[in-house]
Amino acid sequence: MGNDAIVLQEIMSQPEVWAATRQRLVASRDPLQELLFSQCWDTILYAGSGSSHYLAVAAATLHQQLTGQRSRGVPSSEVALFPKSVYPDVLGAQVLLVAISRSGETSEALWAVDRQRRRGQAVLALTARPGSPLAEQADVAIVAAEADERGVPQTRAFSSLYLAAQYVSGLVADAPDLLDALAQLPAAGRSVLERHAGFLAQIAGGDWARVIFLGSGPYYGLACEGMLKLKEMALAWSEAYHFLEFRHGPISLVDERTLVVGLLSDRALEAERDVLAHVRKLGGRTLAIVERAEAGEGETYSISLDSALRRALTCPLVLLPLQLFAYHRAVSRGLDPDRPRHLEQAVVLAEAVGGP
Ligand code: F1P
Repeated sequence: MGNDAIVLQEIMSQPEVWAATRQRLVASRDPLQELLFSQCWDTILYAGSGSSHYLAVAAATLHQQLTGQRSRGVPSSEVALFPKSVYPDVLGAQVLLVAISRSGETSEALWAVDRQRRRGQAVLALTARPGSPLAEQADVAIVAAEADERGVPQTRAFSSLYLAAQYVSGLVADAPDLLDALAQLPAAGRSVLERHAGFLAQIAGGDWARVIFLGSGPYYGLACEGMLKLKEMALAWSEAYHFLEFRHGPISLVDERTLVVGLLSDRALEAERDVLAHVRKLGGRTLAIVERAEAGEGETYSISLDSALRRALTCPLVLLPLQLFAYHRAVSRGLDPDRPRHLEQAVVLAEAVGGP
């Protein structure tokens, strides 16, 4: 445990791993581009399970935002078991499945690929594991091998596969400036880790009864991932909502032992800050993740990214404080974040359980 925890090492290694992942993406540019422009896609369907599901949600939102192309992020199990609720009911609709799985062996991910194959349509895999079934079965696989993990909770695999999704969206959007700017993420990540790791350890040790994560646009999927990290590592009850949804019921939960973590956007900054002000007025505490320190003034706590990158690029940076918070929360509760209860690295089910 402590400084030797595998998950902490993996969290701290992210800047270097992002640099290596970016090199791999640049090297895969031609086959990727060929697949992405091989059809006039009706829908880009991002799918995964657990962390990879939340990554799919964030990536699909970013994809649609950057490209205008219809995109959805869904659990792999829904693709496999409820295809009618996922695929468009339009004759000849071309759907590209972007199947995401760190291990590349999660049952539902492979079931989703199987479902897609039965439609005779293409699969792009985002995985961290070379030689995995998912990598082998896809038409094109981005294998971020340096991002693979020994830890059970996903940290650097999530952020690195998100970087891969950013690259995919940047290619479709034909945005060379965005693709080039991905090279700045490692330095920006190092700066976030150096400046905020100690402070996050302090906040995470607070007397919190509940921690709630709020985010909109691509930050919603990240808010969900912050919630999942806290459950897995710290066995702590947590929730996630789209920012303004919080007023519509969940606000009843707020008391002085409630911490609301707000992933603030630029686009809706004032509306989102207003939600956090409401929380403080009711006696709750707020932790704002902001680009510039000024945007966090008035919050109980704030963490600034200071990346000077456009918002579409900052998602991997936003994950860093969420992961560190969960890690330190686990340590402060005397738990071993490397051994989440009841959880393995991948969920591999017997075929009889319900595959398509
Ligand atoms: C998906 C996943 C992880 C979770 C746990 C079980 O894995 O749900 O998100 O932390 O390890 O598996 P994968 O499909 O991305 O390998």
